[in-house]
Amino acid sequence: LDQARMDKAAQPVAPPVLEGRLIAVSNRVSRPAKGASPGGLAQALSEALRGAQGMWIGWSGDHGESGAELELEKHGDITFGLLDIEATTFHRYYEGYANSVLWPLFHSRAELVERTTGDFAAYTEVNAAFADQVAAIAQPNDIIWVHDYHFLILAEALRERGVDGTIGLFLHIPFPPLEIFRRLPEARTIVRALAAYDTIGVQTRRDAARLAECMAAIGEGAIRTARGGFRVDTFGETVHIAAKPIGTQPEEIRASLAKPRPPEVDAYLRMTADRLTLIGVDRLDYSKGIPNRLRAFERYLRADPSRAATTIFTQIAPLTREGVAAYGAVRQEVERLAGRIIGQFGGFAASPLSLLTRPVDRVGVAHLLAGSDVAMVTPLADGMNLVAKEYVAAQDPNDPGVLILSRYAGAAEDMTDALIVDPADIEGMARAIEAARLMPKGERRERYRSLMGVVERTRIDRWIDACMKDFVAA
Ligand code: ADQ
Repeated sequence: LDQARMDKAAQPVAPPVLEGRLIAVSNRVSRPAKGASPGGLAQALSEALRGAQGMWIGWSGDHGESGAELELEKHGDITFGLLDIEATTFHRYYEGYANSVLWPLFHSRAELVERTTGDFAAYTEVNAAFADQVAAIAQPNDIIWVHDYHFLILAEALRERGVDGTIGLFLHIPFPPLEIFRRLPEARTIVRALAAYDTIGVQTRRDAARLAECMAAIGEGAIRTARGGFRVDTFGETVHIAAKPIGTQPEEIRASLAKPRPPEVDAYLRMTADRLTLIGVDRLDYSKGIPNRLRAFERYLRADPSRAATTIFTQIAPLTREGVAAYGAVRQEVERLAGRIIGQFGGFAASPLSLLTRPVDRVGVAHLLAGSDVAMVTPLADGMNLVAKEYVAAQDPNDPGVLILSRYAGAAEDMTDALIVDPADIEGMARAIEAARLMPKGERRERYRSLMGVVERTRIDRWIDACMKDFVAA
C-alpha cells in the first residue's frame, strides 16, 4: 500500500482543464532548441501551455523599431509571440528600471539603486507595448499569466485596453518590507497597477504578508485572510495574494544524471574523488552572497591549512547583467577573493578553489551537484533559489551530501533541515562547513529525507497546478 502511495506521489500532476487558452508573458521566453536541455521551469511551463493551447509572449531578443508587431512562431502546440523592442528603450527598461531599480530594491539593497532619466517612462512604454499586443490577441475566456518584476504594471495597461478576463502575476523575486518599497517615487503608481491583477503569487508566506501589508498601507485598503493567503481591497479592486513556492522537477534532474558526464566534469569528479568537494552554482549576482561564501571558505582553510590538500570548492558563476555597474563591482570582489585564496592555499599542481565565470550546461551542473559532498547556497536575499532544491534532488538517497543554506533564501522557509546559516556570519558559515564534513551518514540521510519531502511537495508540476487552481478560483 505504501509503495502504491509513493508511486502515486511521484506521478506527474495533470494541469487542470481551463475554459480558455493560457497566455504566459515573461521578459524572456524559452523556445525548444536543438541540443540544449531546457530548465525545469521552461519545461513545465511548456507542458502547461501545451495542455491549454497556450501562447508564450516575450521579448524577441532583437531591437528593431518601436511599434513593431508580434512575430508568431509555432512549436508543436505552443505559439510563441515575440516582440522587438527598440534598443534605447529596452536598455532603460531592462538594465535601467528593472535591474538597477526594482531588482536591488526588492532584494533590500537600496544603496545599489541607480536611477537614470526616463527609466520608469521606458518601463511604462515597454509594458504598454506588450499590453497592445496581448490585448489584440486575447479572447474573453483566456487566462493571462504574467511573470516577474519586469511587468508589475502590465495588468493595468491591459485593463485600459479592455481586457477583463483573469490576469495573474507571479513574482519570482522577494517582496521587500514596506519601509524599503516606500522609497520608490513610483510606489503608489505601482501599487495601483498591482491592484489590476486578480491574483498575485509570491515565493514565500513572508513575501505574501509583506505585499498584502504594503498594498493595504499605500493604497489605504483593507486586508482579509482568504484561500491560504490574503485578500486586499484597494483602489476599488480586490486582489488575492498567496505564497506559491516554486520548485524543481526531480525527473528532469534524474534525466540529466542518466546522460553521460561531460568529459571535463568527469575528469574533475575523478580527480577529486578522495577530497571533500564543495559546490556553488549561481549567476554572478550581488544578491547571491558569493563573496561571503568565499570568505567563509578562506576562514575554514585558515583554521587548518592542511585542509587545502584535502578540500576543493568549485564555484560556477557565469557573468550576468554586465551592463549594470554593481555587477562589475561584485565580479571584481569575487575575483580578488578567489585570487587571494588560490595565492595563499594553492600549490603547484592543485588548488583548493576553482572559479568559473562561464556558463556550464545543465547536464554538467546536475553531475557536479550530484558529485559534491556539500552545496553552498548562501544568498543575501533570494526569491526561492532553485539550486538548493536541485542539489537535494540530485543526491544519492543512501549517501546524500549536505546542503548549507542561507536563512535569507526563500527556500529556507520550508527547507528547515538544511544547515541554515546567516551569510553575514562568516565564522558561523566556516563552522557549518566543518559540521558538514563531520556529519554522520545517518544524520545526512535523515536531513535528506526531510528536504526531499519539500522538493516533492513543491515540484514544478504541482506549482503550476496550484497556480492554475488559483486562476480558476479568481
Ligand atoms: P535566479 O536568480 O536565476 O532566478 P535560481 O533559482 O538559483 O536563481 O536559478 C535559476 C536556474 O538557473 C536554476 O535552475 C539553476 O540551476 C540555473 N543556474 C543558476 N546558475 C547557473 C550556472 N552558473 N550554470 C548553469 N545553470 C545555472 C529567479 C529568482 C530565484 C527563483 C527563480 C525561480 O532570483 O530566487 O528561485 O527565479 O522562480
